[in-house]
Amino acid sequence: MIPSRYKSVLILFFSILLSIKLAFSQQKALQLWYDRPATDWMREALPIGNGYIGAMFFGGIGEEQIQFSEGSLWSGGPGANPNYNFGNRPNAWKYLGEVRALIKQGKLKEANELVEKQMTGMAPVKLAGDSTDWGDYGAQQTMGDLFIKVGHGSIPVQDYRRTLDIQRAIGKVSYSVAGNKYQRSFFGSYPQGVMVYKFTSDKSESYTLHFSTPQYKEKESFEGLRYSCVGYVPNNKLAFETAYQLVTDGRVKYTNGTVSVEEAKSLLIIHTAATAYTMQYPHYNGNDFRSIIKKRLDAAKGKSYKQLFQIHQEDYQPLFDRVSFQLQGKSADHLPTDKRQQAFFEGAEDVGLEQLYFQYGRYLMIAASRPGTMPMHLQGKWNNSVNPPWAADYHTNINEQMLYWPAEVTNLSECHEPLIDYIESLVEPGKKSAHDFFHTRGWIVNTMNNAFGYTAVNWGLPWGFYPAGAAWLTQHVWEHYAYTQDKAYLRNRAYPIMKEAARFWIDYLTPDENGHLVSSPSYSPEHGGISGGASMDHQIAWDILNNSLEAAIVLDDKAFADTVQRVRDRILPPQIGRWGQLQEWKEDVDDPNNKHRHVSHLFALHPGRQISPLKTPELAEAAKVSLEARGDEATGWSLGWKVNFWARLKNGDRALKLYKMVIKPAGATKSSSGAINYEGEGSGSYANLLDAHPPFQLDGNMGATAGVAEMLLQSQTGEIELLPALPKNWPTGRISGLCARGGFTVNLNWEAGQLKSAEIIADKSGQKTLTYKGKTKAIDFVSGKKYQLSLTDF
Ligand code: FUC
Repeated sequence: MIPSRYKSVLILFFSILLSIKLAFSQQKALQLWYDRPATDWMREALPIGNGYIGAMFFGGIGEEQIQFSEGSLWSGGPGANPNYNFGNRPNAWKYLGEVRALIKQGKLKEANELVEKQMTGMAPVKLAGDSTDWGDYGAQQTMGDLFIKVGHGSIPVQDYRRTLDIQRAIGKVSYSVAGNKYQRSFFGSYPQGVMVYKFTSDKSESYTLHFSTPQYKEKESFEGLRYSCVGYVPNNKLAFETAYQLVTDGRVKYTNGTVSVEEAKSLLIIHTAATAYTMQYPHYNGNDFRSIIKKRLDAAKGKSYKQLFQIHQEDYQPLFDRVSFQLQGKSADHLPTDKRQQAFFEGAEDVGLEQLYFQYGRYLMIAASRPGTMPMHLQGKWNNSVNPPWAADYHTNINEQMLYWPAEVTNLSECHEPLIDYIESLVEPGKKSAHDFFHTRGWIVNTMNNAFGYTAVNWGLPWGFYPAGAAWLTQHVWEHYAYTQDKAYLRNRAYPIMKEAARFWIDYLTPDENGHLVSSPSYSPEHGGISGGASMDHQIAWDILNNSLEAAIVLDDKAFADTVQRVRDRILPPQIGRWGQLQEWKEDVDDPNNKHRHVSHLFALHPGRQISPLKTPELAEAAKVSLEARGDEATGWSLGWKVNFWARLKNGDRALKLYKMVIKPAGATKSSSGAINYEGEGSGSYANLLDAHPPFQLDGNMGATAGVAEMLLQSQTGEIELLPALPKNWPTGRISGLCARGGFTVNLNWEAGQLKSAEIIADKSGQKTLTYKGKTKAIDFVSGKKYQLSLTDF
């Protein structure tokens, strides 16, 4: 019999043991790992970043390759063409009246031809000698690769392991040769603006470092163990510098761009890069990148690896640790991640992988989007090409928005700022485009956007005509307020952007034969012809006017509130069509066999809030009919969007099914007989868990992460809905730190499919209604106080 005095000591001992075990299993659970080097950049290399720079390391035995890109390195723009005109066509608006008349007469073909001829933007101009595909429109650019040859060369090794720990945002490679251990670590530190790579070995080793780039190298130098390369992008002469500082116990020599290190047991490389780009219309140049580089490396130079890592942890962990997610069930983190992914596709239960993929989205956002950096582009901050797919630009008819869906709800509000900065920078060029193409007030952007204010209608139809991009982007400006409740931000930054975005629609919408306001001409993204009213335009116009109304009320701007309300309420509402579908166009022409990846007419369901099962059940039902008809299979981002759609339709099982389709090995198929093929090209995720459109496109990762949050917590209807779409296959679990609009942080615990407890902290006092399985509870919150609820409260 254990004497009682020892009992409490034993309990304390075991609980410490348990929490260490839990922390270890959590840490182990939040790792990607592989038992061999990467050979394929897109499918296998592992991403690290410090917000400014996105790098991929390969873990090659004989030679390490670190490919990197700095977000502001772009070809194109004013530097690529002295007549660069932001794509604008000054007198395009003169044809608007005629186009509208043709549409009213049902002459859609003629109307479309006239738009194509007179109302699309200037195609990219390529000057002589320009080897890029995108001319003066430009493309985000790779900066190059740092190659680090290891003296032992490509030899057989033992215990090879390549890992990416997203809990601590550090990559590692380790192996041994005849009992001698070799280790490498890689991380990006935002506060210091540097990337840090460390190589250690039990016995002395030699290394050869070389920087290679497709850009123009103007000058390479090496002084005080600091390498520097100053160069420029050939197509627009955009200048940049990349430099690294060495700290080593070895002997160092430099010849012609190549650094060799002899007899070293430790080699620390502190790396950085910057460009002359500034996000300022109309020149976008003039950044003093050389002094930035010097300041960063001077500051880092005196610090030990441990200190550099400590600063990184003190920056990264408080952000990442805001949200933890645990599901009860099996986890296969004993398997290399690529094997694990296959086992998961073949039916193995692995809730650990489902947790990991959710948190991976948050890791990638912290690595790619921090205050003061460029926003994430189609590939976040990771790009190894001078001609990346779709220019690795900022597409605004789904992609750029999806990239930022997790920012607020998964408690990374700061990571939203680069997008808001970018949106703010588009207002001025966007006003010019609104004037030139439509003779309206306000500002527009269309589908494709570069780093140089290309806000014009793009140069091809139907994909290029999409002025709604501006108002949809502006939803993010509003959401940042809706979650943070930062009134100063609303007054000084958000509201001015919102008012201008709303003004475009107040001027552009015209009455149809029934007096409803419609968007004519308009195109539903990327399929179907010209229309007298694409539903997505109406839903986005409704959204920006509705958000502007709420903002005007908060800021007591009565006059503008009246205007936007009046216009909002005259917009043609969502229509239910002949087969019960939600109409994609004013005309009831939806084809039930259409499987197109864009499901634009469901914007009002997600990320909009005009349609919800709670408030508009018929429309929600029609949205379901449309979604069923569209089917599940689709491109990476479209799968990500569908996770969110089914979550908003409160169907957790279907949302989980789509989530699993995002995680599956890219292109893998299972025949009806159960035969599995891993050779195909298709959506899903690559072995490094980056999303496949295909090719690699980061939006799918973010859409999926946001989708998981949407399954567990929703707040778009004004109420806080707890576990609105909990899948049966997640019977027991917990998530903490999710955010709800209105300034709430929510921790949830559930068991056997039922809510067990909910903890809610309010940033602001006031009443709010909570909903669980249709039952509601209103609470008068006092800011800062923690509220505990359980099933019995509903
Ligand atoms: C839109 C989508 C494509 C692709 C591209 C980057 O054009 O329709 O599927 O994602 O963006």
